[in-house]
Amino acid sequence: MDVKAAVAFKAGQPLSIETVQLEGPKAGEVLVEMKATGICHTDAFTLSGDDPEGIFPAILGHEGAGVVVDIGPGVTSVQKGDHVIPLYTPECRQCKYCLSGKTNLCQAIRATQGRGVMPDGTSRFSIDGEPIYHYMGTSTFANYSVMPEISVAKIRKDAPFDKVCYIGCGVTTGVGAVINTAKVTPGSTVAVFGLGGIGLNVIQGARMVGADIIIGVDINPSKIPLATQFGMTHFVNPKEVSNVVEAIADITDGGVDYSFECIGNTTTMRQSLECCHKGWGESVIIGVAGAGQEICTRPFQLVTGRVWKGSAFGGARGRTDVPKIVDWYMNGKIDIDSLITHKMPLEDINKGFDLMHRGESIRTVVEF
Ligand code: NAD
Ligand code: AHE
Ligand code: ZN
Repeated sequence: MDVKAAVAFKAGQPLSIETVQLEGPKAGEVLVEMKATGICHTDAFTLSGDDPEGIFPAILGHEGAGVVVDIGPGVTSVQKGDHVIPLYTPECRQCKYCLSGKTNLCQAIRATQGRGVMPDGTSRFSIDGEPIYHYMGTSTFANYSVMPEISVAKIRKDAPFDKVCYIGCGVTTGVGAVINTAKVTPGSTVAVFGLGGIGLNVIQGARMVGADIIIGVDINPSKIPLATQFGMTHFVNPKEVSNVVEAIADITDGGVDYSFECIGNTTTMRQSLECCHKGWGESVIIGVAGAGQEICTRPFQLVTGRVWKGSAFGGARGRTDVPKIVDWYMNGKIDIDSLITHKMPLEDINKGFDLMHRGESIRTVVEF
C-alpha cells in the first residue's frame, strides 16, 4: 500500500514528505494506522548524524499511538481494531532478559531493530523498489507502519491518541526512571538536569512519589514556570552560578539523594554524579550522548558511595507497564496535556524540530 511518511534521506537534512510503499505484515507482525506521534530529542539526535546506529534513508519516530488495522499469521496478542502504543523497547516475555526480572531491555529483536529492519532481516518500506529503513522498530513518522507484535502495547480505547502517544517515550522514560530505576522514596532530595520533555516527567514522577526537594537545572530559564507547576522547588541556572555541584550541595546540605541527567551532555552527566550525596546518592543517566563521547569522573566519587546508573524507557516493561501509565493519565494521576505545547500536521514536522532546537517547545505532537 502507499503511505505518507516523513523520510530522513541524509543526516543533517530536513525530513522530506514522501509517498512510500509499505508491505503488509508478515508472521508475528502487525500493521498500525498511526494517529499521532510526538517528536523526541532522540529523533533529532539520530537525524543529526550523531547516533552510531543511525541509518539512512529511514523513517524516524518512536513516540506514537494508533490502531491495529491488520495482523500477520500467528499474531495472538492483538487484533484488528485494538488501540496500541508502539514500543521501541519490546517485551517478548521469553528471552533471557525478560525472564531475568532484572531489566526491561528485551533483546528478542534488538539486533535487527538496530539495523533498521524487521526480524526477518528485510524492510517493509520502500520507494520505487529501494528500501527505506525502519527506526527503533517503530517508524511513527508515517501514517501506517509495520512492527512486530511484541513491539506494541494494547491500550484502552477511550484514551486520546494525541496525548497518550507521549507515553510511547517521554512520559514513561521520565516517570519510570524515578519509580522503576531509582526507586525514589518519599522525603528524598532530587536534582533534574534538563527541563525538557524528559526532565519535566522526571519532576512529575518525583513529586508523585513524595520527594521533598526537587532541583531543576537548565540553561533556559523559560522552562521555570512549567517546571514549577510540575513540582520543581528550586532552580539552578548553570550560567548564573560559578559551580553547579556546589550550588546543589548548598541547597541540600551536601548533595542530593537522587539525580537524573536528561540532556545528553557528558559535562552535565559528570555534574549529576558529583552533586549526589556522599555515601548513598544515586545518579541516573537518561540523556543520550553522541558517537565517540565518553563520561569521566574521579573514581573516588564512586569509592565514596555515589552510584552511577542508566535508564532506558524508564525501566518499563512496555506491554505490561504502558497500559497502566495510560490509566494513570486517564485517572488524572499524571498530567500530559500541559506538556504538549504544539500540534501540527505531518507536512509541518520540520517546524516541530525547529521549535525543539530553539528551546520553544516541550513536546510537539504530529496528528495524522
Ligand atoms: P529536550 O530538548 O526537550 O530537553 C533538553 C533540555 O536540556 C532543554 O530544556 C535544554 O534547555 C536543556 N539543556 C541543554 N543543554 C544544557 C546544559 N548544558 N545544561 C543544562 N541544561 C541544558 O530533550 P528531551 O526530549 O527531554 O530529551 C532529553 C535527553 O534524553 C536527550 O538526550 C534524549 O535523547 C534522551 N532520551 C533518553 C531516553 C532513554 O530512554 N534513556 C528516552 C528519551 C529521551
Ligand atoms: N543508538 C544509540 C543509543 C540510543 C539510545 O540510548 N536509545 C535509548 C532510547 S532513547 C529514546 O528516546 C535506549 O532505549 N537505548 C537502549 C537500546 O537498546 O537502544 C547508540 O548510542 O548506539
Ligand atoms: Zn524518545
